[in-house]
Amino acid sequence: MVYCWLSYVSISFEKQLHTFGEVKTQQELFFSFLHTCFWLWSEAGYWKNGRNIHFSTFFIFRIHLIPGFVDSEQADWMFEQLLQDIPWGQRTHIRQEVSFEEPRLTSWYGELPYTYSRITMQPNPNWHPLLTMLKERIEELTGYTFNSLLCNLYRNEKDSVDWHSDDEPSLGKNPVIASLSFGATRTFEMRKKPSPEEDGDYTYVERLRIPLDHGTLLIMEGATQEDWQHRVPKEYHSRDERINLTFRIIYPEPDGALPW
Ligand SMILES: O=C(O)CCC(=O)C(=O)O
Ligand SMILES: [Mn+2]
Repeated sequence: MVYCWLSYVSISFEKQLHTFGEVKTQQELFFSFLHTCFWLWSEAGYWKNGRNIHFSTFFIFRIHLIPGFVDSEQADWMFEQLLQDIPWGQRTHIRQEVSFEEPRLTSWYGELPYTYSRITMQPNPNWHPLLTMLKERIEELTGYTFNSLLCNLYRNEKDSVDWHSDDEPSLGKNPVIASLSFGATRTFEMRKKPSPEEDGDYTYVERLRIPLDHGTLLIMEGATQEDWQHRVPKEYHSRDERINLTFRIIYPEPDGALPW
């Protein structure tokens, strides 16, 4: 984790050194120095509070990692209950006229439908009492009120979710997503979207790899979805089942109008 952050900072620091390289006059040097101080202050957004880890780029990109949000004894029975009680379903995507099954099972809770990758999950207001309890515990911690939940079941190492951002219009601007994991540990990877000059090339972008284990809560907020993509890749070695609950705030979209 610290390594990811250090590499993130060192890549950004190199960018700052380029700024110094272009400086010509003393005045420019002074402003460049101020700019670098400001940058260092804003980038120094990694802090550890007990077991919890926070990354932040000055109100731009913010993620919080809370390992042990659910202690392992409770997480054990919750995992078994969710595995059994959630109505898991297999959804099919169509890309370039070819249909393929999502490499995981999913389920949706909320008063409103949710559309992503051209799949619409129908409203399902029948929250399981355990999901309501978890939602309330997360709301107490974060101060946000979530109205929907996308559940993912990764059956084994072959299940995955590909690179994406949770940036559908129905999630509003700067969506807050609280992601709670149970079962096998899987790696949550993040990559920064390239700048326009990089022309869609992800080769040199900043990256983070975060292991999400049993009972860990990850909160994404700010411009995380606008500036970064994430995925849970397939694994080469065998993995047991994993459940991931992503609590979201969905807004209605009357006549296709944006909710903000
Ligand atoms: O399983 C995870 O940790 C991530 C799931 C995810 O990105 C999503 O449902 O949008
Ligand atoms: Mn996602």
